[in-house]
This record gives sequence, C-alpha cells and structure tokens, in this order.
Amino acid sequence: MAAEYRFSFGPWNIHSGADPFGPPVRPSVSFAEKLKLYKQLGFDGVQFHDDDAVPDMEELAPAEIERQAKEVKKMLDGEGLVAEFVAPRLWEDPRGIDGAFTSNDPQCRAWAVERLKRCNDIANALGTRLHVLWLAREGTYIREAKNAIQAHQHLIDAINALLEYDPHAEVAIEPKPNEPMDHAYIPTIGHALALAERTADPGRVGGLIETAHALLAGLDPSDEMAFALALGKLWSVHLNDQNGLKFDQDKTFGSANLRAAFNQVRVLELGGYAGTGRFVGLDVKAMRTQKPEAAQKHLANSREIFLLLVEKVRTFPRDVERQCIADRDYEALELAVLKHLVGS
Ligand code: GLO
Ligand code: MG
Repeated sequence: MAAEYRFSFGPWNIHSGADPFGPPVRPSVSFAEKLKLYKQLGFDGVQFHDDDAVPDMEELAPAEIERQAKEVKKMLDGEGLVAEFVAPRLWEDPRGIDGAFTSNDPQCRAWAVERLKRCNDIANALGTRLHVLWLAREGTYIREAKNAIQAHQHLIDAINALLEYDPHAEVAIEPKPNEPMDHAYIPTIGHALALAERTADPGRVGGLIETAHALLAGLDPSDEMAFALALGKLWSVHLNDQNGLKFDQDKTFGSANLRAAFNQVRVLELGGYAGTGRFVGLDVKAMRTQKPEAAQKHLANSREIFLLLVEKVRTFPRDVERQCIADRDYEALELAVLKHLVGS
C-alpha cells in the first residue's frame, strides 16, 4: 500500500566508522560493492557527491571527468538504479578551507564556481538535473571574519552561474545551522527559499530538508517540510534523527523521537510527496559499535520505520481527529495520537 515512496541514500552512509576521536573500525566498502547493496536494502536512488562519482576530478580535464561519469552511469544502469542528485564536495579541498562560494579569496570563489560547473557535467552524465548544495563551510567561526552581507550575494552569484551554465540545472539547498562552522549561512529552509527567490530563475531553486539540521536549528522538522511543501519547493529530504543539541548525529529515522518522525511522515503524506516522484533520502550513519556485517542495518531499519509510520498515518482514526479538532480538545487528540503510536 505504501510502496509508492522511492528511497535513496548516498555512498557516504555506508562508512568505516572513523570519528573525530578515533580511526576506522570497519574495512572500507568499495563503491561497486555499495551499489550492489542498494536494491537488497530496498533503495532505488543514489545520492552523489561529485567526487563519489569521479574521485580524482580535480586532476582531470572536463572531457575525462565526463567520460568517467558516463562509466558510473553504466554501473547504475547495470544495477537498475538511478542518480537522484549530485552535490559538489567543496569542503574537503584546501581552497574550501574558509568556505568556497563565500571565501574571502576571489581565486577560491572562482574555483568553487568552476567546480560547480564540473559537478553539473557529472550530473548530466549520470542523468539527473538536481544539484544539492549543502553549504558546509559557508559561514564563519567568528563573525568578524567575513562581510556576511557580501557573502549572501556571493551565494546568489554562484547559483546564478550554474543556472546560466545549464538551462536545465536545478538546485536544492540543504540548510544547516552549524557544524563544521560555528554559524553557517542559510541555517533554515526559510533562508534557503528567500535566497532562491533572488536568483536569476527562482523556479529552478528549491530545498532539501534534513531532520537533524532542523532540530539543530531548534525547529520542528515537520513544520520546515510543510513550509517547503506549501511553496512547492520540497525537492528532497534527508530523514534521520538527533538526540538534542549536540553534534550532527544522523541517527536512524525515528530512533530519538518517534512522534516527531510520525509528524514528518504525516506532513509528507498531507503534501502528496510520494506523488511528486521525489525521493525519500535517508542520511543516516551506523553506530561506530556496529560490526562490518551489520553496518548497513541503519538504512534498512530507517526505511522500515518510515513505511510503518506511513501505515500509522493512514490508519489514524480520521473521525476522532475531526471531532477533537471541532471540540478544540487537543488533550484528547494528543492521547489518541500516543495510543495509536503505541498500538493501543
Ligand atoms: C552533513 C550533510 C551531508 C550532506 C551531503 C550531501 O551534515 O547532511 O551529509 O547531506 O554532503 O550534500
Ligand atoms: Mg544531509
């Protein structure tokens, strides 16, 4: 019944468990091996960083980047998978040390725009129009380091350069309020969609909402999604979970707050998200304690919880909901929700 949702994740979601305090604890899994796991785990879409597809892209000429990306497209075809989006990984290159699009160094900004164009070449070769901009280091550790007003104009200029380079390119901005920076520009979907309106072609700029990022901004992920849905701008999601205000945990969907997860699924149902054909992305990380053979469970488990919550949303007694709302008896509505969630 709920099978019309399509699911995606990125190769970085299967990882060897290194964290800032310790080395890898599991052998690394090759890209080809990861691709084999997608269907087994119930997924059809692959999310890419540009250098997930073409690892040495900085050393290669544009024609060679395109050739290698076409090889990856063949691998996707061979597995019956599609590319959902490509995101330029600007935050690992030395030129992105202080932000890329918003760097104070004009040469670094120029590099970032060129990299975005190569990212677009890769997206075209992989058969997707969608680019995700997670603006990792576009912000500051200390406010005095940049002119934040100019920085926002630089972001608009960079997006415009892509829109001009490829008249079919689409951009989904993935807001996040902090980490790795103290404060990032574009911390919420409101910021993202306001910026979108000031670009050269607002119809091609939308958003991707990640649960943990909204929680880190002190906001309710379902309301963030509702805002984007109301504007026709929810172009992808990164569902996961987050236990309070700390580092970005990317926990299994629903694992910290099942009711908040229920509400995210509810808003996707209310907004007809499945019918848009957009993917349900799961940006989740395995716990570092997981043994290699069990280090993909977080993906299948997140998908399973999502589908169970779809059933919960669809079977919630509408008559009770209507009556409680008509009576403005939200205590009764809340009890009905809680009882429905615990299966009583
Ligand atoms: C990190 C982000 C990251 C992005 C990915 C795609 O906080 O969530 O995982 O989603 O790099 O741009
Ligand atoms: Mg994400």
